[in-house]
Amino acid sequence: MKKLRTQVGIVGAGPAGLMLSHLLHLEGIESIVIEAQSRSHIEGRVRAGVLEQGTVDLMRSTGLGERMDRESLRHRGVYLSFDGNRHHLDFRELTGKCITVYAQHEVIKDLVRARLEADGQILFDAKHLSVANFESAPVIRYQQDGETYEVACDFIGGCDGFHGVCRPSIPEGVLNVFERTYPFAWLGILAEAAPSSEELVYTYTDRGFALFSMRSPSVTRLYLQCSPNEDIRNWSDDRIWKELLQRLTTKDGWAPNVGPVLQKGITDMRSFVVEPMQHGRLFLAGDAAHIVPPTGAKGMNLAIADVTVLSRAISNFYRNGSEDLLAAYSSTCLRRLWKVQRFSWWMTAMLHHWETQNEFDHRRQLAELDYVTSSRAAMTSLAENYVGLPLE
Ligand code: RFL
Ligand code: PHB
Repeated sequence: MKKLRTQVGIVGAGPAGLMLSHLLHLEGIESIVIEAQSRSHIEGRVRAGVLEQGTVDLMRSTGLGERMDRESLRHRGVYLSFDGNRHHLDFRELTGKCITVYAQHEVIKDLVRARLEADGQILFDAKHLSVANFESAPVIRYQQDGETYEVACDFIGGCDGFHGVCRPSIPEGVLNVFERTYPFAWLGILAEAAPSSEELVYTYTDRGFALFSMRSPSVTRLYLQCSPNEDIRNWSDDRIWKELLQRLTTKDGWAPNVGPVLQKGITDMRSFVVEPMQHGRLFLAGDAAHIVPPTGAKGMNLAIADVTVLSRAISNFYRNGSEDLLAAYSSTCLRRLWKVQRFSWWMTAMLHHWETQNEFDHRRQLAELDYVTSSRAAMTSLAENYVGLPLE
């Protein structure tokens, strides 16, 4: 077995793991990131697209802003659409902050490049990974090219997503799980079509939710609510476009531009939290610790928020020998996280068609949408959550 040593061993090269490694490097702390997939796989994985102002500010202040500033789309708000009418919420005017559309895999590319240019270590294609001894002297073991490796470290960053191995390695009885699943999923497509709206459109209809988003001046991203056990093979491109046009077209004739479908897939919706987010010297961050339904566009931003808190705590440990911030890591993250969970659940509940709903629920949802697009107080509440709550 080959032995390696680092200060912080990080499992997973998603936004959480890579940003943690980047932030630690800026504090002079060494880390190794160990990833199951290849570099091309993680750099091509289509996922999130909306960055909160705080995520954008962090990218800029840590030297990752250049390409983002050149290629991203700045949005001052979003539209909520119901009863065939679009209503604009101007986040800039309501909160002074904006959101930025920049694909998650572009953030990943920027982070991978920054780490490799600084001689950071990202080990790709690592198989059969396990973590151990995190109550005393943590180690990460994995195999690469038929060879077994063991990385000894002071701390483990469990950044391996919802299906990773870090969370399940924590002994039974330590974690409390809070969970809710939803009786619907999202069918998402990327289409080669110029976005026909300059900002996102969240749409409630009695046929179900639909979302108009984008990736670039020539690529549109669209989602429609479907059943959770839907088989993507039953959805031809024609059927998808027909359903999207039916849900998204407004009375004034606005509709998405139609174009070739570049990619399609179905995503489950869930809310999930474990408490605490740490055990011994293993710290969970991002999707490894929590999942939000995508309706609030929060998943990647939460991952970045967690590792901002974690990197400060680890850096405080090495600088001052203090474990105070490490001990507070979980409670610091969870306080903000639960508010983000609430917001994501609320947006989801307000905008989706529930199987069990009756005419009362339909009218109540319309009233809520009417309220949220006409009361300045309600709009401001949505806006301040959407652009991102402050980090403590
Ligand atoms: P990730 O990105 O899942 O990264 C985890 C990494 O760990 C690796 N891994 C392992 N490596 C080694 N050994 C093992 N045993 C391993 N097991 C797993 C994986 O290969 C992977 O590289 O987690 P992270 O870093 O916590 O980041 C979370 C975000 O990716 C996620 O929350 C967002 O994508 C969620 N999300 C959105 N978030 C937003 O902030 N804004 C959005 O607009 C938004 N839209 C979305 C979304 C997620 C979606 N899907 C597909 C789930 C839209 C969709 C459709
Ligand atoms: C996306 O562009 O992929 C996107 C935007 C907003 C969401 C979810 C996904 O709420």
